[in-house]
Amino acid sequence: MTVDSPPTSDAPVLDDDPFGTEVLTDPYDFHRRLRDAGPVVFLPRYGIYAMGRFEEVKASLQDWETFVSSRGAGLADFAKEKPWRPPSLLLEADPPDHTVVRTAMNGVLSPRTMRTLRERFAAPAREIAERLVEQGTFDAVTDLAEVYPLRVFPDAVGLPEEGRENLLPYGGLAFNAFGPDNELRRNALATAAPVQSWIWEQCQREHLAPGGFGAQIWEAADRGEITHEQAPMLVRSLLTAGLDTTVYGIANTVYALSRFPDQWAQIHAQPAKAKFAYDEALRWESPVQTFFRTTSRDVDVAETTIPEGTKVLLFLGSANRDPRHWGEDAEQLDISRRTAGHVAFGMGIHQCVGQPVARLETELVLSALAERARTIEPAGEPTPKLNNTLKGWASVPVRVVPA
Ligand code: QZP
Repeated sequence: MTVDSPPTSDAPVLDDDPFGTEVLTDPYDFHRRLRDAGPVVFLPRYGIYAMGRFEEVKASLQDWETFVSSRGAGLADFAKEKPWRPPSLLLEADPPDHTVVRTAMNGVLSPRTMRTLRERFAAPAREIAERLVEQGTFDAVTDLAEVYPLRVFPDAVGLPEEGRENLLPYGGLAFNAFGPDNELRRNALATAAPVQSWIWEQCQREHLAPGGFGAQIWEAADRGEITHEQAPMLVRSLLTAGLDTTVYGIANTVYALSRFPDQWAQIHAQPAKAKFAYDEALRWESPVQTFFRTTSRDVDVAETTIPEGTKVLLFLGSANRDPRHWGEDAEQLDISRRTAGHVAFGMGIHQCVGQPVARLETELVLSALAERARTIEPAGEPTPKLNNTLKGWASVPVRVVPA
């Protein structure tokens, strides 16, 4: 069907700022209003469209030809503004360019690689869990979620010891940079230069230990799968997307389970259920709440024509709680739920390539904790951590009772 573009005001309009303190702290009321307003909503504050329902979010993620990534996965349109750093070859690219580098990355982060890492990742998980359960009261963010990934991931990449304190700040910076020019983004960029130059330096071959993900990316270049110019950029992708995401994922999972004691009881009884708990927790409180696509043509979505060259904000965290898809109990954490199809890792050709690493880490650390702790409960108020993209906590005090 071909129709004239209706004026943008024909789409439902919401005046909220999805990157304001209120929504970033507690997005769920806004998500409800966004979904109820319609399948596509106009946000005049930024002149963008937004989708919060599962069906349209999923369909847009799958339609990479219409909802392109090469103009940026943040608010900035790379066709009109200079990106804050050279665009990612993976995230901020479309086929056919994307396909080549993605195929090489799939090879590096393969299930086979994960099997070789399992034992190396398991020992620190057990160690940390044992110590924390002995301790009784701990912070699920600063004592666990920020500790475990930093113990295993930088070694798996093959990074030198020195300067690792730059990793979390760089992730925080990159995820804030997807947002609008607000205080979070400006503050992050103001102190970025030394962190950025350290990161770029570590992407060079001479800094990456043999056998690690980094060295394997360079070997893919030696084999001609990618060019030697592309290799450091793909290492940069690992360093951008590989750490904060898992920190938030682990913290949000423990946070979720500490609020649903009957669900913890299930993984304590059967620690092998930790992997189901992870998917359900990612659905319930998605670390990556939003990102953008840009329309490559005028496109009709449920009665609304979105013009070519428009930024579209996809609410993964909202799609993952949409009662139209998940049912009326969408806001309950239920680890026996069929979570397949949640969009916390995205969907389609860009779906998280590091997913096997994230799953390995979380499964190991959560099952180690679940074995040793009979119960887990809040031990104080959690403190939100605000970020333009990531939903999570600066602190989540919990108390555990040993098995
Ligand atoms: C960030 C990169 C949720 C995504 C936006 C996470 C992400 C993925 C890739 C990169 C950065 O390639 O730099």
